[in-house]
Amino acid sequence: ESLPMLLLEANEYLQLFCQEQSLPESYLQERLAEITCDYRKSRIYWQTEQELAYGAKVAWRNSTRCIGRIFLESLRVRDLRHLTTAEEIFAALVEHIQLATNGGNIAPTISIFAPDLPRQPGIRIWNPQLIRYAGYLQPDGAIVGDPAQIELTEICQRLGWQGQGTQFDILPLIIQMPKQKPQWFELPKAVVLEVPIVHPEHDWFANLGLKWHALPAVSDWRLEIGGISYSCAPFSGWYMSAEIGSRNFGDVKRYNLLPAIAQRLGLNTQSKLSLWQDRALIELNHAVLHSFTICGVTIVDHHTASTQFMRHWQREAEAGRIVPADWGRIVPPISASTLEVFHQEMHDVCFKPNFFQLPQPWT
Ligand code: NRG
Repeated sequence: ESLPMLLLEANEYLQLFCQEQSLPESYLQERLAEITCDYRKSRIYWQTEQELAYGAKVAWRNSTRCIGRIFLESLRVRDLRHLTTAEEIFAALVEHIQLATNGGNIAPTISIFAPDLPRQPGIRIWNPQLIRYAGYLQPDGAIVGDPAQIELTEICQRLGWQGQGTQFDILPLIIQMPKQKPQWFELPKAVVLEVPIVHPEHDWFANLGLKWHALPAVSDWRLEIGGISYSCAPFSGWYMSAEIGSRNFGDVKRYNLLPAIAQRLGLNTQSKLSLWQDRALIELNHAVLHSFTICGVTIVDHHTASTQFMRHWQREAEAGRIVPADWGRIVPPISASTLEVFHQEMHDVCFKPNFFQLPQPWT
């Protein structure tokens, strides 16, 4: 007789959990009996705090895009499954930002809210990250702020939010409880640590008026452990400099700052042969690393991140595991061939527990 999918997934995870945590066979059998019983009554089961916390770490271990996985033992798991209202969840998210930011000494953290019930949508945070800058498309076609957030910004405005209209307005959080309307909440300014971007040699850099937030906190991925889905399980670590310096500031479809910087560096932007884009990128990345460091905010450069990833690869091999990895996402977007990860062949396979991308909640 074939087992329902959820019980198959539960079995598989419980086996991994018991094996890796050196729990006795009797524990496994007891839990499987309990889970089967719960399943018969409610088509779902409730995980223990240990199963949840370990599952979150293994989901990180299996995250094929993440170069920082060597730190997974340090993950702080917040079990917030008991919270039932958008207001309570908002308060817990504010606390997540504070605890994870930790005054600049960033602590990898995940907050896990109530699991999705069978045949029901789960709790959703509409923002892709807890901290994001608004993007405004102006009537003349010009864009102020982060072009990647134009659509979400318009949604916030339709819900009644009004931004200041600067390049760096922090978006409110939109939280949607199952089968309810989304609600928006303004983040208290004081909890969002930001770093003004300056350059160690070029004084004019500060005049660009750039800054970025200290905490990358991804809030639009679903955590799946043992067949249970957590649609609301935002997680945060620290930035690798190229995420900000290369992508957020450098991408043509983001802040698109390379022309302005190249010009101030006195480079010939008319000729591709001057490598003005490459040279501007390097100075921008240098500025990001310098600025975070002088502000005492944790950040990692791509060289160190690559070395750490290869050490993790080694350790996993010693434990008899492969490191599932998406080469195109692991290899940083600058100076790739100087990094060991560039020369490493990788296998992009999906193990569970894991994080899975969720569909846009408003479409
Ligand atoms: N590139 C995005 C952030 C993605 C996640 N990055 C992390 N995650 N470092 C950006 O905002 O630039 N993390 O959990 O530390």
